[in-house]
Amino acid sequence: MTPGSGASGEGATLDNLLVEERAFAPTEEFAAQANATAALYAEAAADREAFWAKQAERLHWETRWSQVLDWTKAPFARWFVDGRLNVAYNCVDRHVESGHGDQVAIHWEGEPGDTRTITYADLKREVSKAANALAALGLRAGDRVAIYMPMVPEAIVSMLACARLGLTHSVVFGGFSSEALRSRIEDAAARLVITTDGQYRRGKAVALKTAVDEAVRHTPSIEHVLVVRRTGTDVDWSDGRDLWWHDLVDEQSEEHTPEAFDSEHPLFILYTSGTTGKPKGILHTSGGYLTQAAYTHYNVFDLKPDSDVYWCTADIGWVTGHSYIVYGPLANRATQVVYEGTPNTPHEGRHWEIVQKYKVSIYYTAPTLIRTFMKWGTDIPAKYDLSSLRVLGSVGEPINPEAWMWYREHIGANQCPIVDTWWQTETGAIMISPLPGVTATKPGSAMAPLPGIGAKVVDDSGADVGKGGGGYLVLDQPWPSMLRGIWGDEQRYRDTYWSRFGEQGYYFAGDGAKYDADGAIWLLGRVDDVMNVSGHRISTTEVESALVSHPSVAEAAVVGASDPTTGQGIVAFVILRGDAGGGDSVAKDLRDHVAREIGPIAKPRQIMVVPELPKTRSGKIMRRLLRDVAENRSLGDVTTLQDSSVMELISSGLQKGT
Ligand code: 6R9
Repeated sequence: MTPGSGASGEGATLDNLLVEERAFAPTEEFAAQANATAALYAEAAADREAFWAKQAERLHWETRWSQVLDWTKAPFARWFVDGRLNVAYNCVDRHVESGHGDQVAIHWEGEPGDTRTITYADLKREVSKAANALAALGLRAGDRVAIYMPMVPEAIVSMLACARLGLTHSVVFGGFSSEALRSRIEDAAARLVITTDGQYRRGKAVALKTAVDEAVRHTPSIEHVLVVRRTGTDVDWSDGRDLWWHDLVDEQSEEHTPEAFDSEHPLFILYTSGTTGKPKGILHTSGGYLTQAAYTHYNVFDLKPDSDVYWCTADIGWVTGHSYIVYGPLANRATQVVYEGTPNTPHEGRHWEIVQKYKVSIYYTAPTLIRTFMKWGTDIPAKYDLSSLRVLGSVGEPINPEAWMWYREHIGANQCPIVDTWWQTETGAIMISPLPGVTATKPGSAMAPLPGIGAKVVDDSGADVGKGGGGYLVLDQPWPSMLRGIWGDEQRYRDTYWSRFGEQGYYFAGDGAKYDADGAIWLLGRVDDVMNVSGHRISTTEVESALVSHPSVAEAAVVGASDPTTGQGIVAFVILRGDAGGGDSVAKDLRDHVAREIGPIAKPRQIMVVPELPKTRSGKIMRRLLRDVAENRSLGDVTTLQDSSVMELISSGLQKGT
C-alpha cells in the first residue's frame, strides 16, 4: 500500500465524488420472468447455512454432506463436509441423463472462421475419452496437470477430464511466456502439460508448443506433453515425452465411469500475479466452488437453459473463464458461445457479428473492452442485429458510468439490465452484483452483496463506515467458493488476506470502496490505486471516469505521482478519440473538465496524450509502469505487458512533446 492510502483515514473525502443520480429499475416484464426474487435476500439472512445448503441441492451429490460449514479451523473453511460428488458428472453427464444430450453445449467459433457445434452428448464422449487417456498415462487423483492452450474446445474438455479424475488443473494463460509457465509448473509440481502446436493471434498462426519445450527443460516433474493440433505449425518432437492428442485421445473408449470425490477435493489452482513477488497459486476445491459458481450464474445472469444463448468473452486462463465459461454455465446446462480470437479479427464488428449469428442473449465482458468498442465507434455495433440480447454483464475492474451508459444504450438498446459483478480469483465466484429483475441499478455501482454473501466497507480499525463513507472492502462471512489457501504457502495465505483485519476475522479484499447515500457499494479500485493529494483521498477510477466522460477522450489511466508539495499529484494518460484535435488546449480543457466533474482538488497536475495504454494480458492497466513514466524513472518489470512495445510508443511520443 502506498503511504497514506488509509482509505477511510484522516483526509476529508470529497462530498461530490460519484454523485450518481441515474438509476434504472427493472422492467415489470423482466421481473415477472426473472430467476431471482427479492425474497432470496430475506431467506439468506434468516439462515445463511440453510440457504447455501439449498443452493447445493442444484448439484448431484453421490453422498450428502453431514455439515454445511466447518469454520472451526478458520481461515481454512470446509463446506459441505463429508459430501461427495463428481464435478464433471455435474457439468456434463447428468444433462445427458436427463434427456438433454442433443442440446448444444458449445457453439465454438474459431478465429479464422471455422466452427464446431458440441452437444452435451458430444461433450460427454469427448470428456470420457480424454479422461481415459489421462488415466492411461498413469495420472491419479490429486496429481496436478498444467493446461496451456488457446480457446479451443479441447481446453474445456481437458479441464473437465481432470475434474472427472480428481486431477487438479492449473490453467496457464496461452499468452504468458515460457518462464511464467515454467514457474507455475514448478510450483505445483505438475506431471503433465496439455498444449497445442500453435495458436491464432490477430489472424496469424503463432507457435505455442515451443514455449512448452523451453519451460519443461527445467521442470523435471513433467512426464508428458499432450499436444492438440490446431494451427498445423511445425513442432519439435521429443519421442516418448510428447504425445499427439489425436493419437492418444481419439482411440480411447467413450465410456468412463466417474468417481465421486470429497467436497473439499482440490479442483484447481490458478495463479494470480500478486503486486510483488512470485505469483500466488490460489487453491479452489469442489463442492462449495461448484455450488456458488452455479448459483451465481443462474441468478446473476438469469440463465434460462432451454432458451438462452450465453457468451462470456473471457479466456479460460483467467478465473472468469473457469467459473463463467466452464463450471457455472455447464453445471446449469447452458448453451454458450466460445470464441477463440481477438475482437477485431478480421474486423471490429466481430463480436456483434457473433451475437447476431448465434442470437446471443446474455453477454458478459470487461470494461476495458467496452471502452475499446466506444473508441471504435457506435456505427460498428449499429450495423448488426443485437435484439437477441437481454442481459449484459461486466467484470474485471470498476466500470466508468460513461462506459456503463454506452453499453446500455449502444449494445443493450436501453432494454437490458446490466450486472456489474465484483469478485476475484480468490472469491471463486461473483460476490457483489445487482440481481437482474430485482435490483434498480446505478451506472458504475456493483450495488450490493449477493444473497448469502457478507461484504462491508470498513475503516482502518475495521468499523463499518456507514452510508456515505469510504474505506476498505472486506468479506465478513465465509462463502462456499472461497479460496482454500495459497498452494504450498499457508503463511502467505494468512498474511495476505486475514491479518489486516485479523481481530475481526474479516477477509481483506485489497479493494477500496464506498457506500453512497443509499448504501449502494461503489468499488474504487485496488487500495494501492487510491491517491492521496493534499490529504484528500481520490481514486484513480473516479478521475478516469471524469476524463472518459469528456467527448474528446476514448480512454484514460490515472496515477498518483509523488509530489513535493501535495504528497501525490495526479497524472493522467489519455487516448483521444479519432476525431478529437490535439494540442495544448486539449490538456487545459481536460483539466478544467475534471475540476468541474469532481472538484478542483482532482484536477490532474499533468495530462499526457498517448497512443496506447500498457495493459496486462487480462486487460488491467499497469499503473505501476505509468507511475514510472510520471516520476521519470526507468521502467520496472514489463514482462506481464500484453504488448511490450506500448511503453516505447508512450515514451517516444512524450519525448516528441505530445
Ligand atoms: C474476476 C476478476 C480481481 C480484482 C478485484 C478488483 C477488480 C473485478 C470488478 C473489479 C470493480 C468490478 N474487479 N471485478 N473492480 N468492479 N465489477 O477480475 O478476478 O483477475 O482476480 O481480479 O479485479 O480490484 O480485486 P481477478
